[in-house]
Amino acid sequence: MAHPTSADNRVPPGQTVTTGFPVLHHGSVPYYNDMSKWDLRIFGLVEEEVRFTYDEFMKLPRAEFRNDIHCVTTWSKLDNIWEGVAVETVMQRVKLKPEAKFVMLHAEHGWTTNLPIEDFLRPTTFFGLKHNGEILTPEHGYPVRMVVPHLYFWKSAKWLRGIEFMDKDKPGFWERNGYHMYGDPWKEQRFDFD
Ligand SMILES: Nc1nc2c(c(=O)[nH]1)N[C@H]1C(S)=C(S)[C@@H](COP(=O)(O)O)O[C@H]1N2
Ligand SMILES: [Mo]
Repeated sequence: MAHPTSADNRVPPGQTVTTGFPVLHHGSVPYYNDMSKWDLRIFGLVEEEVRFTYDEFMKLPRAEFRNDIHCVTTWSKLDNIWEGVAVETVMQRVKLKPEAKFVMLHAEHGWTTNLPIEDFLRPTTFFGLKHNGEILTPEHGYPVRMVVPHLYFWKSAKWLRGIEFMDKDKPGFWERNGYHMYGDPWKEQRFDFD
């Protein structure tokens, strides 16, 4: 019998469950040998820019998150357990300007992805540090990746380095290349061709 918590109701249309953890990205994996050069910058429509060093970010209080993730290439991975930092924890340090309505996530090598500020501020969105008990591998976004589980997984920027607040929506890397500006897996917002 179907039950509200059965996998059926957790897998969006057009998706297939995988037990693996595929690696997908554009460009090369960054390997760090000196974390003293790493930082996470918060800029754009903020009263004052905020910068976390690696040591500062690693000392932030962490929480456990459980979720399902849905990649636009049609795999879904259920029951992920993460350790990470809540968006709220980071935002305690940030004073937003009232015009801030959208967010651009900036990753290594200039890779970007955009989302509305409400989606960034959702309590289910977080900065991921560990997946299923293990520190993120370089391929999966070490040291910090965004995790935005309610949108297709391309919004979950690996190798996060910057958070930019904007007044208007702007396309990130894949969004400029035809992916949907929002990317709701339950509405199959995969591509946005004119
Ligand atoms: N920095 C960066 N983050 C990225 C990408 C990328 O190319 N660069 N690809 C996105 C895409 S398309 C997907 S499906 C997921 C894949 O994450 P995974 O390799 O951990 O499964 O990362 C997302 N985050
Ligand atoms: Mo993807």
